[in-house]
Amino acid sequence: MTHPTPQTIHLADYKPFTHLVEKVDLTFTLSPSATKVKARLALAPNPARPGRHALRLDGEGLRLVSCTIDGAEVAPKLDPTSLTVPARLLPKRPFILETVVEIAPEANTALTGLYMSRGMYCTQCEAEGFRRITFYPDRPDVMSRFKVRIESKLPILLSNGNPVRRGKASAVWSDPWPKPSYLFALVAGDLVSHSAKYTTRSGREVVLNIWVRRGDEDRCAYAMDSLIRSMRWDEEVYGREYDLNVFNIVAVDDFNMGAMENKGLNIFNSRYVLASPETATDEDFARIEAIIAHEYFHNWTGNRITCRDWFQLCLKEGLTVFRDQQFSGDMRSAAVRRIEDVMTLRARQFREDAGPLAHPVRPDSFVEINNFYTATVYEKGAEVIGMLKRLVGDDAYARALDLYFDRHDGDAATIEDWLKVFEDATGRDLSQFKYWYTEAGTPRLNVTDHYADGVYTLTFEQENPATPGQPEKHPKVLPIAVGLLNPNGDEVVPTTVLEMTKARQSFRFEGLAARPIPSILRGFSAAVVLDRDTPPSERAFLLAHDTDPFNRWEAGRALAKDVLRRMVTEGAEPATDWLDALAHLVLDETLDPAYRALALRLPGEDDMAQTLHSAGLVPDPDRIHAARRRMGDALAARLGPRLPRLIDDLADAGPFTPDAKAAGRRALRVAALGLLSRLDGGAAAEAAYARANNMTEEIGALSACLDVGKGRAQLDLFQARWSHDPNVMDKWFSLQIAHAAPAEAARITARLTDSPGFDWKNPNRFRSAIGALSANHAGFHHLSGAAYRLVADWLLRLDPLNPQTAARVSTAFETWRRYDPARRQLAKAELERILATPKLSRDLHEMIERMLGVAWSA
Ligand code: B3K
Ligand code: ZN
Repeated sequence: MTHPTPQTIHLADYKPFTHLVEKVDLTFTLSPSATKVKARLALAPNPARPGRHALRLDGEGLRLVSCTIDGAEVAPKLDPTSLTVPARLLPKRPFILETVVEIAPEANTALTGLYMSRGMYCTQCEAEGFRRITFYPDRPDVMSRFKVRIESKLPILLSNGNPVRRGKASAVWSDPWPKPSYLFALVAGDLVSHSAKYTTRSGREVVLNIWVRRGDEDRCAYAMDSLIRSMRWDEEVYGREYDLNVFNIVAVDDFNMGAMENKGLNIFNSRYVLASPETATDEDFARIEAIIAHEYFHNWTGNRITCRDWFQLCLKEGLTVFRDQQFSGDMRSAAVRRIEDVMTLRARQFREDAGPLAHPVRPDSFVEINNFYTATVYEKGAEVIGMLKRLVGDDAYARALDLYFDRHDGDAATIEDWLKVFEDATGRDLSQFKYWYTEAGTPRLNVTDHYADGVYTLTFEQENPATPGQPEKHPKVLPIAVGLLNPNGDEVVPTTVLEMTKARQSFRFEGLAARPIPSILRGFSAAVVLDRDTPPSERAFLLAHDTDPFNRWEAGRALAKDVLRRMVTEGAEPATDWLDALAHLVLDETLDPAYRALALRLPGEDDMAQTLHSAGLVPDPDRIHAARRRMGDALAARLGPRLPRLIDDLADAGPFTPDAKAAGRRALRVAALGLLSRLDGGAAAEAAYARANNMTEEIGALSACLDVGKGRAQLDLFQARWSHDPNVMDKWFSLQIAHAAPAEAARITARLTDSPGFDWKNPNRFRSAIGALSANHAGFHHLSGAAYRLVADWLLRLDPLNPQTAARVSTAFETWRRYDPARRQLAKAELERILATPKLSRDLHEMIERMLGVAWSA
């Protein structure tokens, strides 16, 4: 696990593998402490690598039992990460290499490779976990057909592809589709299924199974419904059908991330499968729908067309996120989804892009690839595709995608291949657009305007800030969607996409009778930070009149940020015009409740810290926290007498349904309850908690209580009711920490992480406490340094067992340079303490070095 001299891998060094793997036969004899893996690889020299080459296979933590070539024993060279057979021992023609290795799944705490979770065997191979199962060229461009035999007495034995044979204590699976090793999966356990049937557009009958532990089968209906809707949607919108006779999903409690798209056998963190109204919030339902869709959509964008190398990760991830966002937009309100996606992008990706971990959507070097499953690769990767679609138009996008599937089905492709299909389908030159993939950093777009004699001119200037290792940048191609309104609120120029390609560029609109009010960057048409000195009156006008729902929300958001900023920096009072405008919108019954609930969400504290920092100010977390609370209090006071009625009117009329409409009403209701509790000391929230009959209201009411220093009794009730359910108890942990006062957050976290229920080896539970503490902005950055220390202690404790999760959670520290010298010093000392610890994993080591700004000797 530890790597004293980590190697930097460079995109420029790519070479095809020396051999082709024509067929793979695997036999697993499962045992917790000594699983035997027999691998029979049909190999042939790769014509793309002429000459004679040794055969070097990846392998980590494997005990080699035997190795033969065409049946004859050979003695390969072994080191901690590979097995090499020298060229002189290899036939010049196709040959069979057979290895037998032994591994211990029960001792695998890293949750990559083959491991055990509560008595069940499961695998996680992306990115480089297959090498912990057997010796293999563990890289995505080596694709092969896999046949798998599993020997075990456990009742359910699953692998990729179609089932071939089931014996008394064995099962055989065969996957007809060539795939890279990262898509391999195996599951064995005492599981039960929630099943359904699906007929594809061309008439293929598919059995759908969601496999869970006994007792959980009544919580799979929503995931199954989401899967069926995803399958239909991909046929209708992208013309893509499923291609096996069976599609299996397995829910597992110990999992490093959300889910994994293994061919025909998706493995999910149980938290993104299991849902009932009593246990899952509306947000959980929405996330389950999105992740089920995401993993399913990978079957084409990721599996049928995979990545040539891990630098191309965004090829599958950016595109698949883009597709799942489109799907969610079609299933729910497209405007609400877009606003939520942009909020996530800003909170996670803009933050990453502005700090020491900034990297291009397609990085050109890495030490540990698992550290690059980032918001930049995923969320910015999706935005780049959205920009491309906006530039070429919907029809050309559809043509380009058809060409992509036709041309590259079965390939391990690159970003160059992806852009080439757009060039070929549209005749455009995308060489400048490509900088979106190769250069890091969020462009800043400055706008000025001018009106004279019926001509309105918008002048844009883009600035592309330096990021680590990339001091100089090129201007980006920006699709800027603009609409113009006249002073009555009528749209005089409907949405038009301006294509900006230069550092500075002007666009003219003629024949306008009066100076228009511009609505710029509609639908958030480009992933930039918009800088425009906009008078509050103009923002209020757009908040009331913009016909673009995203920009209408954005106007309110910008107003709120201006107000909060003045409260923080000047000690100002919350502006009454903002309060009036927001109150008006929130009480407007002609608007979608989900949209009104979004408008009520105040700007986040981390977001405000980032905004102040990029304006050259030093953010003070305590002041931001206090100002934001005052902002909420003022809003509560402004809406005061209207709140109880709003809450009553929004009560569920009939039985619970998880659809977007009902969820939107609950979201607004819960937001209103949060405000009301600031006026009545939590009385209404306590009553609402007692009455709540679904998890959304339960959590909403409990949060409202905690925010005003109440809720102790409710926390105890919650714990008594849900102690048997780990996914629900994760909420209990994170809620207390998320709502803790800044000076209390570290102490409360320490108490909870010391309690017997804190199963810290489980990634969900670890994140529910340590992740929640780092997300409590004022608590994490408290001047005592207690939270920095606690998080660092926990990272050091987790790292030897599970480097991937430790490295992921360490991004809590990525913003440390924003703050005052005292906080910077405290955070830096913790990062240096971590770095000085012997035997750090390659994962955590790379992250800490990058955050400290120490470069690897590349
Ligand atoms: N492809 C996986 C992520 C694998 C992460 C490996 N550290 C899930 C997804 O993006 O769909
Ligand atoms: Zn994905």
